[in-house]
Amino acid sequence: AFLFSGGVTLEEAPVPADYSGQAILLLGLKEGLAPLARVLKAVEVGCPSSGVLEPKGERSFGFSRQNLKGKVLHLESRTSLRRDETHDVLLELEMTRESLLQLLKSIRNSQALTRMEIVHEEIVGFKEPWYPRHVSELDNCNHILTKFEPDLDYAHPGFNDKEYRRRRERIANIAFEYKHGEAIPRIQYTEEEVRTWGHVFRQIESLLPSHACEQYNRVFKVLREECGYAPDSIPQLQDVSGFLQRRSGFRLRPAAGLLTARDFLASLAYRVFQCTQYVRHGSAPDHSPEPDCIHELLGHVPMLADQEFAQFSQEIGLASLGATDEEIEKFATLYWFTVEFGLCKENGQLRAYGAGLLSSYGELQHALSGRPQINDFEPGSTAVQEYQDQDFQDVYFVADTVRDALEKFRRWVSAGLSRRYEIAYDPYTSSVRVLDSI
Ligand code: NLE
Ligand code: FE
Repeated sequence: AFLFSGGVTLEEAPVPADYSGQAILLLGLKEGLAPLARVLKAVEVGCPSSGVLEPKGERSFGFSRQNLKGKVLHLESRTSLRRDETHDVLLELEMTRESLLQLLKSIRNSQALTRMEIVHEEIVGFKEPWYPRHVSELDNCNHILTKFEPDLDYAHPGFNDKEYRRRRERIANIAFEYKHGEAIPRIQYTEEEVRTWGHVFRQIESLLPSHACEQYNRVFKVLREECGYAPDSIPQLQDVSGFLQRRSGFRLRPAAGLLTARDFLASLAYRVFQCTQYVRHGSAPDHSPEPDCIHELLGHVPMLADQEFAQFSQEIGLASLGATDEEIEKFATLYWFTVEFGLCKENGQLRAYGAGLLSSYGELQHALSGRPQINDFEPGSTAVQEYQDQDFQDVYFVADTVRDALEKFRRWVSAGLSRRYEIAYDPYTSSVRVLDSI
């Protein structure tokens, strides 16, 4: 990283000869975030999974997914206090000197900026990561990833659908305004949304006896009988949250979209599941790369009602509190291949317990078709398996049972966590206590 402290005008911001490959830029934008997104795209800078935008700010930010000439390590924005600017942006980049020069030039030429500062790493230095100590502090854990946004992602099926984008925006705002303890506002779903839900519901239901694990099937029946699960209406998160709380102590809170792994995992520590409330675009019902309420309701909810699965989910969350970025990445990968795409065995046959499978008619069949590679679940190797989140997975991991996954996870965590203290969850107060190691 390199230093140029103090405000510089756009023309003068230099890149020193001994540039180390990483830079932190502080930018003042005058027309929202979109022009910066366009510049990053034009210079072929990828933003894999760490772009973070402040929830109250403008969220429309898109990136090319391929990580071509560099990548955004971190991105944060907030509303600017200066009259001539809309946003302050902190951008942490990893790229060659040459690409950085090209990027700076494009930023200058875009005229979307009023000022640019380049800061030294130490100014934004590493502190022990903050994490919530009480369930109400999850109100601070709503950082959205800049991914799959219908506003700027050309490949999103809702990109050309203005009405859909407006709908998404309105529903997202419910989540941004939500505070712990409030009832989750009810949504009056449109006929088209209910049609999409009904389509997925019927398809998935037809596969359940042969594809879903026993715990899922057991709860699904109860949801149908007691919680309004039916093809002709979308269950409300508030009602489902009440159901879950009675079954396993899990509760739901609305989320505006894909959250950062750190925030998402932290909520699991408190048996809180962050749920999107919008419905996928009606043109692509059988597989959606992004979560939507169909995925939450059909994929996640039945499993979260299971005691053992709830315990497993919570323990991933507890392990993530205060973890380093590298550890968070591993926990997120582990979560991906278990909670989202996990398989287990029943009477010698493969069954799905992962939510990403149980909400996708296309992928549920694919996973058990015998075509993809199936590996044994071992936390050490599973946590470092590479994956993409655009399309069906090429590889899945199979655990003997959920119980077995939990036990293996426990052993792996207690052997390898860098955290120097224990964290204990107190269910009476919904808070965590830090137990100093001796
Ligand atoms: N692919 C899933 C679905 O279509 O419901 C969503 C996965 C979200 C991680
Ligand atoms: Fe999910």
